[in-house]
Amino acid sequence: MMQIDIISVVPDLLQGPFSHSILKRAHDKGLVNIDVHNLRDYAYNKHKSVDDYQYGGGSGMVMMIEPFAACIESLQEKRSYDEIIFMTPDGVTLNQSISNELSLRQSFIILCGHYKGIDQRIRDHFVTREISIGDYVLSGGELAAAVLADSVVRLIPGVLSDETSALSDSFQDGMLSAPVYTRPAEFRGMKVPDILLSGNTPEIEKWRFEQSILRTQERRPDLMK
Ligand code: 6GU
Repeated sequence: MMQIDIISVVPDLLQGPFSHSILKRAHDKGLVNIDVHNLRDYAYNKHKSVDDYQYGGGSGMVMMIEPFAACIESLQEKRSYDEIIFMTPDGVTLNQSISNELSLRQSFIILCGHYKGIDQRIRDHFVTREISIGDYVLSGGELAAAVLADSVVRLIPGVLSDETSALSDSFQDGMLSAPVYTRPAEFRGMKVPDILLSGNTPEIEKWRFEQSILRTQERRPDLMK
């Protein structure tokens, strides 16, 4: 079973995403366990601080090394981890191939930052990989951690059934998916393409492949090799 430990100062933000749908099913099937840890529980001084002013001056608080070190090391007493990932806008941009790679790991820790950033020594000493989810700024790493965990967990073998197979996902083969339709065959004059009602499986596959290429060329020419 895959073990994911997430360290955050706002653990409540991470309660929702993992208790529904596919992620919940993955947990119920015993394929993944996700534990969220409150960084403040590892604060060491009487004020329970997890952040402090930055050396050299400048606005914005920096997250301190001691609480992260204490939390990470207490987790490492129970097991060794394949990766310690720091969610940060200056990390490598997440893509499907990173998610595929991480879905083969046994265990990892995800660190969520806040404020101005975290003490560089945490990154130098503990972190094995830094990941961003795109070129925009979020208030903290939590939503990004949820995005990462979702994209990885759904790829664990056995999580998806046939009808939710990852094989036909957009991006899995470097292309966007073809459009999909369900009943009714006609709504306010808008018709489902005839080919999909034809029952001709090879022709349908061909149509989907063509649509997939057209969509990718039109919307994401950067993905076309
Ligand atoms: Cl991982 N963290 C934050 N705070 N903002 C982001 C991000 C991560 N990825 C994109 N924007």
